[in-house]
Amino acid sequence: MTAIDVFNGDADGICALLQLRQNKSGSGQNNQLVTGIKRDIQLLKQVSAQDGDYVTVLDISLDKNRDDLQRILNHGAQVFYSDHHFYGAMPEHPNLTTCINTDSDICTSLLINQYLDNSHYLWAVTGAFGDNLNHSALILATQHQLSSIQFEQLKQLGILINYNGYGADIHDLHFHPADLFKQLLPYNNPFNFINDSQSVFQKLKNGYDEDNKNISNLSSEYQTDKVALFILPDAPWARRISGIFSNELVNRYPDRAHAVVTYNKQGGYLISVRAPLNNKTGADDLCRQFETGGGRKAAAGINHLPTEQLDMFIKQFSQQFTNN
Ligand SMILES: [Mn+2]
Repeated sequence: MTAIDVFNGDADGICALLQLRQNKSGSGQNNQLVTGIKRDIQLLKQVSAQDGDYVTVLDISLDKNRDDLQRILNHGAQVFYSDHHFYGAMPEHPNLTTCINTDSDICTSLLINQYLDNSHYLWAVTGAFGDNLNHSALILATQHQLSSIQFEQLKQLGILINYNGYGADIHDLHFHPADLFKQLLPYNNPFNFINDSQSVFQKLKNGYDEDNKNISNLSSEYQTDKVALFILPDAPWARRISGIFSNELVNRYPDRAHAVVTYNKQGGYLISVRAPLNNKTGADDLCRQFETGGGRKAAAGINHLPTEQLDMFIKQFSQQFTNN
């Protein structure tokens, strides 16, 4: 039997898997890992599973992996699938167990926290911060009486792990998400990772601080009181910081929708869209109108927008959130 862990390379995917693999200490630590940059969500394509294999899938849209999920199930593997992205029609199969909820205040780390009955809630708080679900993270942190200092530390860690997932390809990243997961796995308590001078925490933080300095002078390309669009330069630092930059904009201007545009390898644009924090809806509807678009109600994206379609995108973006 082979056990395969398939997870999104962002904080939510990593923190969901950490909870599962720390739950039974020693078991599952040698599972095959399948992950990638945050935007690499068609991960089940890479999985070949046989009868008796066990596949865990975390934080990637079932809808975007439907055919490969069906193939894996048909080969006789057992699949546990937990996620909060759009899933469309739910496949029915005796080997499939799901833990899916697309509520905009839920992320995969929080679903796994419920599934494991709060046994590793510190990682769930971290993952929720990583997905910019600050309110949900705060509720969980309050339930467990975390101090405001602990709360800020987990927030910073969530942001840093999430930051590590952004880039056009794996070479833009400071750490391969599978390596970052392995670095984190020995720490049952995230505070020990943060405070361990031998851990990679400081390297992540330095990278983040360096990239963050570069965006302080950036101004918007298009802006109304309902929407704002920013175009970042064609550089690795810009591709890494783009997602965190979007989250910061959303938090700072909660009534406005945001689009952050970066350049992709195909010579087009990669667009990240965030619905207003105070009305977390419509980002997925907007992005799905474009061929390579998808995501959640609150946060969605387009992997490849040909440059000549940018004006059209701005028009639809503005329409979507002006009458929202
Ligand atoms: Mn997520």
